[in-house]
Amino acid sequence: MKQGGSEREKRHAGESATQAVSDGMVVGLGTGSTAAFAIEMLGERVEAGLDIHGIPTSFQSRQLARDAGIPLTTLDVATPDVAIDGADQVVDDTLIKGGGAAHASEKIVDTAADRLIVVADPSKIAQALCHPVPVAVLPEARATVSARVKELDGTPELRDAASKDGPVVTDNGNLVLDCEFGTVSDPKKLATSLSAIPGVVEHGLFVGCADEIHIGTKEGVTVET
Ligand code: ABF
Repeated sequence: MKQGGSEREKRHAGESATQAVSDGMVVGLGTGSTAAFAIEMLGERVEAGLDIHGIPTSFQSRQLARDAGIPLTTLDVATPDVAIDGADQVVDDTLIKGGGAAHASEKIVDTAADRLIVVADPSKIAQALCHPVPVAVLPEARATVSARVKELDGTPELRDAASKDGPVVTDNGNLVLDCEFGTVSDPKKLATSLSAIPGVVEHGLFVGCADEIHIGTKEGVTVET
């Protein structure tokens, strides 16, 4: 599976998505290097007078938004008009997310939004869902969830932090199991099965969630609806 687009492609996708944002909007701010370009661009527009509020999906996006000068709000008091978020794999309107271990908050914000715009480089677009599915789990449920994933014919692997000894810990204090299922032919069924496992906080299957995909290319952008 080819992964990893160029900065130029990601920038084109991020910048294109921000064109959907106008005065008075509440914007879900996604996580990852492609969404970061959108946050940067929104910051420039805020500096130029755009009146918006952002709802971040992670510590990373909160920090980027603060650095960019975007006023923030929360789901307690506002509903996003639009969310702009990245993905690890895109097949039509279904996504696999969670490479940044932020998919629980991303799913809350993205599905609360009236419109989800996915920003991606061409390497993320696939014919079939075959990326491992990240599953955030309560730390005490690591072994029991792993056993249930195996019963679903998956191969779970605890995500390790590259920079230090020990596992990746999410912003919410959970662990991540990257679960290899081969080609996922029925994502809705798998999503339902994963959600039903005790100890699963959230999985990275976003079934039928995307309203638009902005695919950045070297020359510009292609929008799929
Ligand atoms: C988040 O960041 C994730 O859900 C997805 O895993 C990842 C995409 O990052 P990038 O744009 O850097 O490839 O949106």
